[in-house]
Amino acid sequence: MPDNHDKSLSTSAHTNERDAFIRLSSTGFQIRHPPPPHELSSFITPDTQLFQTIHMGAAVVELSKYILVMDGLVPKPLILTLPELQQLPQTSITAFHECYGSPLTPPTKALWRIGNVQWTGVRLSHLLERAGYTPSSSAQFVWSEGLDSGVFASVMADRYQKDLPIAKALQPETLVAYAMNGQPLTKERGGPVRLVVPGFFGTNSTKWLCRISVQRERAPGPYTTRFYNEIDPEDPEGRRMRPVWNVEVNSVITRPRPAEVVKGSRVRVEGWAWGDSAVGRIEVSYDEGRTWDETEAQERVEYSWQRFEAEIELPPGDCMLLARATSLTGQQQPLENRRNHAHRVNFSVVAD
Ligand SMILES: Nc1nc2c(c(=O)[nH]1)N[C@H]1C(S)=C(S)[C@@H](COP(=O)(O)O)O[C@H]1N2
Ligand SMILES: [Mo]
Repeated sequence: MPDNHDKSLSTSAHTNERDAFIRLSSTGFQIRHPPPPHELSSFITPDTQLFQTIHMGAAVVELSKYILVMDGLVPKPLILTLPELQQLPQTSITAFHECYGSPLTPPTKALWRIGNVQWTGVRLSHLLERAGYTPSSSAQFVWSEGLDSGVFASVMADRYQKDLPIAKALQPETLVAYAMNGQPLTKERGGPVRLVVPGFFGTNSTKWLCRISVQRERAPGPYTTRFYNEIDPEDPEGRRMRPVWNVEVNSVITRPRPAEVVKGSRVRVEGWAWGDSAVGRIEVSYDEGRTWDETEAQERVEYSWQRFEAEIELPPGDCMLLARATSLTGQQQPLENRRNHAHRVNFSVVAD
C-alpha cells in the first residue's frame, strides 16, 4: 500500500494545524535567565547560555501532524508539512536575540536578556511569494500564531498571536526557522518551527509557529493589544503608544567584570552592542559621564551583535565604568530610566 499520509495532510480540506498540538509540557510563565553579561564571552551564544521566555507553557508537537498554514490576503494559500518546508530554499542568518522584558511594568530596568545566535530556515518573503502575495493597500500586517494557549497575567489566550508590518515580513532577514546554531529547534526554543524577526524584540518571534496570515488590521489577540505596547519615548507628551517591535540601541560591558581587581593603569574594556540599526560609536566613561572616551564597534555581520574594545588609563582606586552605544542612525543609549540605559560596572584598579 502506498503511504498517502503526508499527501492527505497537505490536501485535506479538513486539516487543522492545531491537530499537531499534544499538550503543554508545563503551564504558566517561565523564564530561563541568561548568565551575567561578563559570562557572555563568545560571539555565538550556545543554547545553554541563551535565555528562554515562555508565557503560557511550551507546546509539545506531534511532528507527523505538523503543518504550517499561510492564508489571509494571498491568492494561493499554502499548507506545508515539515519535510516540505525543509525542502524549500534554505537561508541562515546570524542575529542578536533580545527579550523586551515584562510587558506588565514600565521598562526602566536593564535585564540583559540578550544573546547572539545563528538561525536557519526559509525566508518568510519566499513563502509569501509562493502564496502569490502581491502588494495591495489592504495587505498591511502579517499575523503569526503559535500552538500554545493558556493564561498569562490572568488573561486567557486561545493562542499566542503576534503581528508584523508587511514591510518587515518581506525583508530578507525575517525567517521561518527550524534550526538554531545548526541544531533542530528544541521544544523550549519553539520547535519544530518558529518565526525569527532579526532587529525586532524576541516577543515577535512566534514559537511553535502554525499559522501565518496576511491581514489588513493589527492582530486582535492579547499579545498585541494588552501586552507589548509601550509609550513611544519620542513623543514629547509621553502619551503615544507604539508596538514593541524595533530593538533600541543597547550595549553591555563584558570586561572588566563586576568587583574585578585590575592590575596596572591601562584597563582593557570589552563588550557587545546591538540594535535594530547597526551600532557605530561606543563611548566609555569612568567619571559618571562627565568625559567620554570613544571607540568604534566592530562591523555588524548580518544582524549580529557587535564587539567593542577600548583601552583606558585609570588611576588606582575604585572605579565605576559606563558604556553607551550610538547607532549609525544617531540613536544613543540614555544614561538612565529606560530598559536600554547605559550599563555600569564597578571594579577597582591597583598598581602593578
Ligand atoms: N508561541 C510563543 N512564542 C513566543 C513566546 C511565547 O510565550 N509563545 N515568547 C516570546 C518572547 S517574549 C520572547 S523574548 C521569545 C523568546 O524566545 P526564546 O525562548 O527562544 O529565547 O519568544 C517569543 N515567542
Ligand atoms: Mo520576551
